[in-house]
Amino acid sequence: MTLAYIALGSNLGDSQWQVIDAMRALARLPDTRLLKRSSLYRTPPWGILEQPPFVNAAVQMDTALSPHGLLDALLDIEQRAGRVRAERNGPRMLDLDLLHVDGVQLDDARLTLPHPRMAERAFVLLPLHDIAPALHLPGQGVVAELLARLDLAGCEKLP
Ligand code: A4P
Ligand code: MG
Repeated sequence: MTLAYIALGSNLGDSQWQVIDAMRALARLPDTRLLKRSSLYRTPPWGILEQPPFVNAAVQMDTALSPHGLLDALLDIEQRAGRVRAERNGPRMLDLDLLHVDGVQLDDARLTLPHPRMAERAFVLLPLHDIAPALHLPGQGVVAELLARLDLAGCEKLP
């Protein structure tokens, strides 16, 4: 079994429900246990600014799935949530990104690990910090240190 970290995001539909329902779907994956879940955060849109705020969260899982097997499972959960692939960084019902898999560094046509665009994103690091502050992301740094460099303006923890 291997530890894997996943980011969840939504800014269309009932985003809190989408994120919580996706956590349930992750917990039901075969050969997988959901170990930790972060709080939910409301975060200002990053990238394309003219879109609704996001709800973001992160989870830690223990899994026997391969990184590519896990990616397929994430894409399947996104699809079932009605995700329509449109513009990059644009609005979505549900976005699941594989952030890091313990001991794995890879970069192929389908998958880059650790996820390359984490270090500048408060909406990823803030929830990840809830569940893994001391996690070292190869090539990027330690979660708590990366988060300390970011502007958290507009990010709020949801009750
Ligand atoms: N892919 C490669 N590596 C990975 C990985 N580690 N995890 C490939 C997941 N996928 C990976 O993904 C495109 C392809 O990337 C996948 O098919 C997979 O083979 P996608 O989800 O369709 O692309 P995307 O998400 O539209 O693009 P991008 O640039 O990854 O967007 P992000 O990074 O997901 O950003 N603002 C706030 N506040 N909160 C957000 O959650 N999200 C986005 C989207 C923009 N602004 C946001 C938020
Ligand atoms: Mg994605």
